[in-house]
Amino acid sequence: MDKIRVGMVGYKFMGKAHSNAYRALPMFFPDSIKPEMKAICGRDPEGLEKARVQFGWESSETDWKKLVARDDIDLIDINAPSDAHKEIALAAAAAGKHLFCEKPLALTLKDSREMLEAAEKAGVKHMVGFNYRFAPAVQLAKKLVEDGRIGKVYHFRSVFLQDWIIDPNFPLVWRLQKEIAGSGSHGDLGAHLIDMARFLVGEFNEVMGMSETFIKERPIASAMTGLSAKGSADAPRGEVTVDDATLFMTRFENGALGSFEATRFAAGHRCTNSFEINGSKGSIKFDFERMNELQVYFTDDAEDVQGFRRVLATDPAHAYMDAWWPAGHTIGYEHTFTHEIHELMQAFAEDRQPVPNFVDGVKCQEVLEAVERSIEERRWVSINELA
Ligand code: SOE
Repeated sequence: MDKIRVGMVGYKFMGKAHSNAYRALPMFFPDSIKPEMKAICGRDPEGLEKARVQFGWESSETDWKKLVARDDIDLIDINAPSDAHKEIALAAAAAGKHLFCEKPLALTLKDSREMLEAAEKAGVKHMVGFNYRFAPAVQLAKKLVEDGRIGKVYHFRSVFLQDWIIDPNFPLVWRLQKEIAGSGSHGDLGAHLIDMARFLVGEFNEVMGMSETFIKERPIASAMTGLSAKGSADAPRGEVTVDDATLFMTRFENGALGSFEATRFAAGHRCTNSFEINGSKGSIKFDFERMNELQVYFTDDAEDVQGFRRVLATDPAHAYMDAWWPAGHTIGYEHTFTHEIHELMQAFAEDRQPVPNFVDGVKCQEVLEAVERSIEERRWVSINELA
């Protein structure tokens, strides 16, 4: 197998990120299976055609059902708003297509389980888009934890802070509507933190959370508007049905303690996706806004040089970096997607499931839902309760 023919649903923010990754992969990873950009799909013909030409897709479809039915497509990439994920994934799996779906996998745990079941029944490959795992500095953090360099993990402390809806006149975009997005900061940002924690520390045992919707009504907007939408103070208002901020604590199965804060109300923070891990032999700190760096501290450093050191994760010794530029030449957000697609193509080459896949999507959804139950019932919720 030397190529995978891709059909992609969605052409906005994630559509652009995925398209860029499909294009970059053969240039920087020439030994990888080549994703062929067969068809892009969206509802608005004009916007779609513009994206098709700009992103470099061969053809387009305005109906995803037609896309899924095409016999010149092997993989369906779903980056439409979250409420569309399940229906498209089930139809695509039934048509024998492999699946790549953005996070959060579905609106509910039940839906995500159905998606996993459908993919398994169809015997297709399935991947979920937790792209931050693929930053080389995060891969280094994983290696340090796995190699025991920071010893037994005691703490995982994480925040995902943004501020794009802090203006009360920012419109009611789809990400602020429960029936389309599933949840607010929790599913959009908290999902990344949960995945990162599972990747680096392990499975969750129990959770306890709190959340708030600070601005309860906003100017009504077109459902498709994105992060840079503009609202007007005199437009009619509609109800915000998701959380603006969600915080929770966890106890991991291995005994470590975790804290999580996802908010779109942290003024000055555009995309602070950050974590710290403290172990018996050291600590690790990462902040996506400085994504090429990992701060590490080892207790066995000589006494006179103890302290956090900054490792620039851009050497050939770091995951994926030998494919890019000479040591020290940094990379960015878009590269996380290229690495993600690389993993997906490797899974085809090695005939295995890619990681993270729908199992990880479901596990993340379990935690999201356990936190929601905890908030509703004002108590600790064990992940087992959702089994
Ligand atoms: C918007 O909050 C957003 O683009 C998320 O949807 C992404 O998943 C995250 O990576 C960055 O912020």
